[in-house]
Amino acid sequence: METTLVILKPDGVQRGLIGEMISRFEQKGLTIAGMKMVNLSRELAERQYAPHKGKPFYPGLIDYITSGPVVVMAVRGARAIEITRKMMGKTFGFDAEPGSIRGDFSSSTTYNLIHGSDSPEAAALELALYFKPDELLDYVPCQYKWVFKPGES
Ligand code: 3AN
Repeated sequence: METTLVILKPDGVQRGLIGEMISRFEQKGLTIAGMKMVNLSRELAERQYAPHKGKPFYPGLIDYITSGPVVVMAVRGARAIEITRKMMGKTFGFDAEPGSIRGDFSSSTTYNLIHGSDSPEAAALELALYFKPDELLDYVPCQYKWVFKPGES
């Protein structure tokens, strides 16, 4: 079982896509283990995107992610990191596959709607930026046993 950090970025919130994005994770059978709506401080945004510091797009990325409210979610399930990354689609909306979140709703290089941790190490670091341990809720939705065969998860 994995838990990953997902951020619904300011463009997703402003465009009224919060429900759509949450629905996709629910319909896929993943569990929302924690969720909150926040304005990211520049300091927190810089910690989130520390691996990209120094890249040409970094200042614009910090401006974008701090430009309005975001929804941060802890998404849980077997292979949650891999599944979430596939559901997001490729980084740039114009390049993302139809059927993915970015492929269906973004056409931009910058406004790409969603972030998801790309490794177990990144997920652990990023979850700790937004959630205290007791804010990640340990429950098993009743549908779960029909989403994963016992032993798969
Ligand atoms: P992903 O979010 O698909 O994992 P990363 O980790 O390569 O993509 O990049 C992190 C974020 O930085 C992306 N979500 C995107 O918003 C931004 N980004 C990456 N490359 C560029 C670029 N060339 N121009 C503008 N923004 C970029």
